[in-house]
Amino acid sequence: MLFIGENINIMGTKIKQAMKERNKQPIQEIARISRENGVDYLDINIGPARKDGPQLMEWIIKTIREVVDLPLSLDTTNIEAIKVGLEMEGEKSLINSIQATPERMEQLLPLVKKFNCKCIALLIGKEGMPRDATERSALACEFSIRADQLGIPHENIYFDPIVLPVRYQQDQVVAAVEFMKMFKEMFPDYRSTCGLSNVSNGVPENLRGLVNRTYLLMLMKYGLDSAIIDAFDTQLIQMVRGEKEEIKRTVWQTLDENINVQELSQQQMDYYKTTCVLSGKSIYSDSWLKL
Ligand code: THG
Repeated sequence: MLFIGENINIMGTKIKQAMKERNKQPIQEIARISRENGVDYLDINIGPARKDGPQLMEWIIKTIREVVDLPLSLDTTNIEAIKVGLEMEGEKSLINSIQATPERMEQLLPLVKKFNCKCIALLIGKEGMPRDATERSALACEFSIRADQLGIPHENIYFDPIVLPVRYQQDQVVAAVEFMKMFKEMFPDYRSTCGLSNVSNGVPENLRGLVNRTYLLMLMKYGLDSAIIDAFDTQLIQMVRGEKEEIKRTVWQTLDENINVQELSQQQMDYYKTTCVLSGKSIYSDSWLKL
């Protein structure tokens, strides 16, 4: 499992401020901690960056390169900013992301070819969000056909089924899992990833980690290759790297409907209930653990 740390992100107030003032320290600190905690890539999310995208991208990459040598995931819709990142970082970069619309594919896939880098294919089409797993598959087909025409190696493409918040769109959370179940068979030599923390947006703060970890274990059962994660969630990283095998077993057995709840510890019970919510067997409510 390849981890992409999400924490250098313009949505966080401290980081937004640091980007605006060109203050290196908070960004370098996050970069260092993310590496220590074991992520493989750093996601550099500068948002749409309409005004000064290229300058901001150049400054952030230089800032990070003073302290850390992890490869970077260039997370912006500003194509000029992406180009700056590609010129500086070359083939080790990951473009995050390319929407499956004709316009975005036309603009960005040639760059993937030219720089021989990786990219995330975001399964949003010209009609907007896919409604279910089938629409996700159709978009993935369109994307792969276009990428094949340019001769882009399959293993350089990470499909992102789009993870939405369980609190507001529980059926979409189920649909992303349904897509993952089909994915390995339909697209065997391509890769997959997702923005994991989206799933717990709006969930009570103290339960976000539990929701994120449960959802990751569920998607892993169906072959998820990588995830954009909170690099400060060391429990999550350790769990995937082989600790707490009994939790993974609980989640997977729940999905297989082959579980004996009488034998579960309190912690396993929490993961069991959360798996039921994230797989659509129970309806979400903020107090799902108490039911
Ligand atoms: N797919 C792809 N790229 C993505 C996403 C995706 N990039 C952005 C996002 N989604 C993934 N990154 C984040 C980063 C932060 C949070 C969620 C997803 C988050 N942050 C906390 C919050 O908003 O409450 C804390 C913010 C802070 O203060 O630092 O939830 O889906 N390809």
